[in-house]
Amino acid sequence: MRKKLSVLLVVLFVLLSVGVVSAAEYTIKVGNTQPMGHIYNQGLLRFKELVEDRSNGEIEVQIFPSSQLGDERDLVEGLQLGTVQMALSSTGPLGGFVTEIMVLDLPYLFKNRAHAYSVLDGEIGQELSKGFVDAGIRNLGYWENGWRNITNSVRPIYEPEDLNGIKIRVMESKLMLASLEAMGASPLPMAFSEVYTALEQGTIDAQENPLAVIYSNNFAEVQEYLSMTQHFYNPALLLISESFYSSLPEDYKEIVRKSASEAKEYERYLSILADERLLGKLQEEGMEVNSVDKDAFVEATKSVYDENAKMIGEGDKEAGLELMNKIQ
Ligand code: EAX
Repeated sequence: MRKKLSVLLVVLFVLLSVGVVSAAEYTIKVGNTQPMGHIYNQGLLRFKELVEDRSNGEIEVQIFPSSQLGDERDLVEGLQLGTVQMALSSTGPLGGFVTEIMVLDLPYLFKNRAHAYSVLDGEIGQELSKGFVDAGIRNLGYWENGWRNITNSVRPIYEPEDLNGIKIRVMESKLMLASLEAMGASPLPMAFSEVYTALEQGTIDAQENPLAVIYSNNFAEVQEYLSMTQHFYNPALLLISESFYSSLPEDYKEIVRKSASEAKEYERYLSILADERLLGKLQEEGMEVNSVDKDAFVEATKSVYDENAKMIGEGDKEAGLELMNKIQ
């Protein structure tokens, strides 16, 4: 009898230590598409630390990087089904769930980071977040993916004309697709986990992403030119499944919200650092970096605003235009 008991205890100990069963009362699986070294996961590690500390281990946070739980669209569907508790996703695929959020995918929408933060952390950001609850999701805050720049393996891009004939992967966002089309490129929507291979095999010539993504996914191995278009400021939303969130007691909800907000500040700081430090690193890795004629890109993509106002206003073009104006 004693022997059986000790065997059971050993088995339980092993299961606990490999995380098959958890001592915690609540387990949060949080997924994203980026590798562990990327700013998303550095920010999520801070979130994990804060939540586990403040809940005395009663809430456990498990981080799943590199699309291990699926790409962003799969993750958001997982939140709705309740199979995934949290996800960090850029706005790209979110317009498929909440139409209005697509307004954040407009090219050259924000003047600078301070402008973006004041809109996202203010009234407009809150209004946009409300739309998610009906979709079974809650937005815990706007983290940062960053300013997106074009890389390709054909030629340096100085002005929109240089994009003619270039096959570029875009996120699954109607507005992003329309924007790259307006620039003169041939855009192709694709999930993130397929991008490296598609570049390597030459199915596509180009992709666009912030420096932190380009660097931590080793895109310099398969891309020669980096052109600093900064055409989208791309926020990332820290999302939680609404059914999971509402199952938490009030004090745990508060811990999750507060920790998310503090980790956001840290992640944004890491994103600023990344932009400062990674350009040189990417050059060291052999990328040829160039600046672009930004005015020409702004001009080329102006039509995207008017053409998509009706969609963003959910059938009401004036409402769509008003929202765009308010942000700008
Ligand atoms: O949210 O798919 C992308 O290009 C994104 O930048 C990435 O998934 C980060």
